[in-house]
Amino acid sequence: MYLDATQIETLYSKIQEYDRIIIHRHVRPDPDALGSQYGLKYLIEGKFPNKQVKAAGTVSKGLSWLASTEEVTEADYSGSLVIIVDTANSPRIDGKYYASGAEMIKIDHHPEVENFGTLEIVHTEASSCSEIIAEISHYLGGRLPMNQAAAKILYAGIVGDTGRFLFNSTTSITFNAAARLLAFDFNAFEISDRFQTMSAKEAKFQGHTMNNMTVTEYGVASVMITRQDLLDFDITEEQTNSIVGLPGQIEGVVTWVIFVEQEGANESYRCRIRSKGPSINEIAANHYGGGHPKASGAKAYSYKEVEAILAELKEASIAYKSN
Ligand SMILES: [Mn+2]
Repeated sequence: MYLDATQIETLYSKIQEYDRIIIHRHVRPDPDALGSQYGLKYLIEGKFPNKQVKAAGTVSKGLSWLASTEEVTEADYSGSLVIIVDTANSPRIDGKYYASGAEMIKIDHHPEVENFGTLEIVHTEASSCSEIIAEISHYLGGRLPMNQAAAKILYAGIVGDTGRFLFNSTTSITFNAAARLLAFDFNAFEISDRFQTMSAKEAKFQGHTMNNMTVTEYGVASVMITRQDLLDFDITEEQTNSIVGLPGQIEGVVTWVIFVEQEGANESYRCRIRSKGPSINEIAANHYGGGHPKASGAKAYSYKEVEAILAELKEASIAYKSN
């Protein structure tokens, strides 16, 4: 167990102390962000039915099978405990009033980028923030017992952040946590199946991505997705999620980046950077981004910057391959 008992006792006493708790997570939520956010909410609600527990931020349509957006007003924050999950830095927090609470706690598995909160429960060895929440419930036992609603969404979060238990971050702790969650009554197959099911247009878009990908001899793969591509394939930017892992399946590729041209501004690109070898989060940090050592996001504000990111990935890949 990576949890620090003293920290978890502090967390528990804070949960006990506050009548209203507002849980935040990062913008553009993924299943783990929602899993850890709503999982913690359902756990607290299960044990403390008289407390008001709210989930802040907007839930996108694509994830409406997991959760729906709740109304949280500025007034809710007065005298509230704010818990921020799965988010390393404050610009990435979804919901604007997160700083208006009485106290703030951070629970995360991303490498530390920014310190916030009087208590920071950060474990980078955890596969997912949902895994940490499941571990917290397991540690606290009857004081914050697992329940069906929490188990289902936490399981979805773990499945999401581990790529259905395939990623390197999957450990025996992950499987133990998942096994305990599976003891509850929900359809795990249905959750896993969602992560591999795609629409016919997404399948065609995957084909387009593979066709237009550049793979260098240094093991750097890249592809540029233009606004026109999104229009042609009738794909939302969020649906580009389904292609992010593709380059990593190609033999010899160690780092890769998907550039997604942004609407409006000239030469503005979202950069989704991944790696099977060297850490790439510092490269992302050089370009208005950050994240995990092997999965980060960044921005490029010119084509020159696109080329700079590719050059940095080339350097990292060469260094990695020569080791
Ligand atoms: Mn996560």
